[in-house]
Amino acid sequence: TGKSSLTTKVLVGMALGIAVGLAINLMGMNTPGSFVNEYVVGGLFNAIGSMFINALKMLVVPLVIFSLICGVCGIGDIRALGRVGGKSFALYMLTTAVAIATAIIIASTFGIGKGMNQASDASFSASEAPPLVQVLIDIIPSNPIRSMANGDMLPIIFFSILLGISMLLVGRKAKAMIEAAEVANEVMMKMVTIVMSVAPYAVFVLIAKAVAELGIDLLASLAGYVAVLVGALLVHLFVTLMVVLKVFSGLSPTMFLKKIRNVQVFAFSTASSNATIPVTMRTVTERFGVNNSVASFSVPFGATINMDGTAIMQGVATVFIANVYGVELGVVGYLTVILMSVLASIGTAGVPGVGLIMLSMVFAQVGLPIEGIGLVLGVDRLMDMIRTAVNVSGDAAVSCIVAKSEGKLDQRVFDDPDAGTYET
Ligand code: DAS
Repeated sequence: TGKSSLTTKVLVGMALGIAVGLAINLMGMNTPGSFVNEYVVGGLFNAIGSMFINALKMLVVPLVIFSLICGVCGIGDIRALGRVGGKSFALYMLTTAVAIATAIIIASTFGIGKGMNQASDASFSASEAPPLVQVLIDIIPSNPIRSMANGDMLPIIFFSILLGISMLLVGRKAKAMIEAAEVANEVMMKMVTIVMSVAPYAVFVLIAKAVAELGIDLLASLAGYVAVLVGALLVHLFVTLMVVLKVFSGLSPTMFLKKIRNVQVFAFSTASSNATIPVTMRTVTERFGVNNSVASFSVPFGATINMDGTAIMQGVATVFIANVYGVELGVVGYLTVILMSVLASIGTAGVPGVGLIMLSMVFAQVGLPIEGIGLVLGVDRLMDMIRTAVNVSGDAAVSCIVAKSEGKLDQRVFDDPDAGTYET
């Protein structure tokens, strides 16, 4: 097998998934109660896809804990740790704010939703997102085991960093524990490799299922919203993020885009930044040459607080719904939307569909009708897949920038198109 064969196979899996899904969809075979619906899409595809997502999620918590402990012990200096944290946070917030501003500008320019009929039988009931103070309080886990059991990233990150720092401070006596963490980290990486070996098949079923279930007629009726949203996402990915990468780090955007594809496909198939953490982490360290001392922190942190794609959805959806309902938001309204989206992204995890919860927070704040969200609900799964791919690209780009600025990026690895593969 060739060097990048796994990536190629995953891409082939994706292409076949789209083709098979489309065929099922267009031939109308996925009707409720039909054989295909019961046993293929809802049966086989669903089972295999869910098993794979479970396997990825299974890796996330131990992987993050061990690699963070190693990361902290690897940096060895608490001030450097603070710098990595500060820079990552600032860049994550900056890119998210720029993302949503771009989205609002593009959506307003096209005036999407103007003159559209607001009559919709879809309904949407908002679920609560936690207030910011609670988010801050919850960063410190009262019970770290419970946080691990729930997969709550921020408290897990907090606990692991503190554990790593304590191990450093204890010094010589903790040597065995540090070494054990290093071995455990390597073992977890091997587990990632094993799980990844079935990735091409899993990606195939996940995508075939998503495409087979896609409401193509809905897509057509929301063409304006979808086109502007996808356009804004592409602008952010190919222009904004790449300019930020080039300006802040001098790294090659072409190389970045080429090697990030694998991560994007995973984010696209799972619609979850969190489930993609194992893939993002390995790509960032092994293919981009980011030292684990940076990546172990910036990747899980980004998966939780950095959601550029989601923010873009908020911006486009806000303009769209405001136009449909004929509400004038004005400059203050839009600035509120930007602020709310950025803050909301901190407190919400990177799991499927969380963007809609954030959207309801934003709408409540600026006084847009929450039930308006029902209008975009039908296409949200597909949009979720695309925006999650943008979210993880942002996580990886910021990780590279921070690593580069800290002298923790191996330029040779970054420049080598074949560096790092998932081959066992
Ligand atoms: N799917 C998300 C993510 O994991 C967030 C969202 O719903 O937009 O990044």
